[in-house]
Amino acid sequence: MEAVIRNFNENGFAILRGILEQETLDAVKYECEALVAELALQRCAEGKLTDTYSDSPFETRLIQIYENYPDENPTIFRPELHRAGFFGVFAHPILLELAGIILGPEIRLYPNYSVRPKLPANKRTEVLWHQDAGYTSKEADILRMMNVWAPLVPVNFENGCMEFIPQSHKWGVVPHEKDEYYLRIHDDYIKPVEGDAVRIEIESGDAVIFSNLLFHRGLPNRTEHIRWSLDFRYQDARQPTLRTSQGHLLSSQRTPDAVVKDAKTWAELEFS
Ligand SMILES: O=C(O)CCC(=O)C(=O)O
Repeated sequence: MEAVIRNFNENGFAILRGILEQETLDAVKYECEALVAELALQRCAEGKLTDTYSDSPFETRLIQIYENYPDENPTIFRPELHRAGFFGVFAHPILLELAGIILGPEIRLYPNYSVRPKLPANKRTEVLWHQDAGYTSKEADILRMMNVWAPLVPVNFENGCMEFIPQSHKWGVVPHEKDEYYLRIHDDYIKPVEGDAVRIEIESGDAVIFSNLLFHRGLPNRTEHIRWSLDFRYQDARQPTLRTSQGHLLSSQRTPDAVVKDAKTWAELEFS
């Protein structure tokens, strides 16, 4: 724990090897597969698909069901994540313990928890250099957050792993510009440090925690399969979210009754 917290504070991130149990991962994957199966049925009902590709692997099925309409292929799932199988990862005891040390006793799941199917050779899934705080507002450097990123497949340079600039979380919120699909850090701030980038090549079951101020990006996927991953953030719940939505409380001494305590309750709630 101590080394993890030290890395998080000093470098802006820490890799947690093998932190997610097989059961937790299976539950998440089960829900992702169910989501894809529902989309396949929906596409058939809309007359956009004749074969649901029910025997296709997790790593390709989502591409196949949008084969004739690649622009309609979803690149992120958020409201869809209120399903029982996601609770185990969002409320993972070790992640919450770390969040407790870093953020204090009041912890919310910030309202942008996501599953990303990073599609092969698709600009819509190539996330450019940014700070999460760059997407919120200039005041976002006050937000006390612990970001979590966890892959559902092994990730590497080829299929689009994350890249981080160590220690960049110490530089405050820097200017971002709008590119085609994403914001990106202004060249004046990223070019001088881009050579320091480290690749986060990790396995399913691993996770990386990082600061919401860290410069990071998701590389393009140069393979034929989908790079499935989860990303979510814990925030000190005593602070405002600086968004219209409030997220969900996962730990609290002040209002323990308001904490989401189990998978069934999680599945009954909505994205907010
Ligand atoms: O998954 C990716 O490629 C990018 C994700 C990201 O930028 C984030 O979690 O903040």
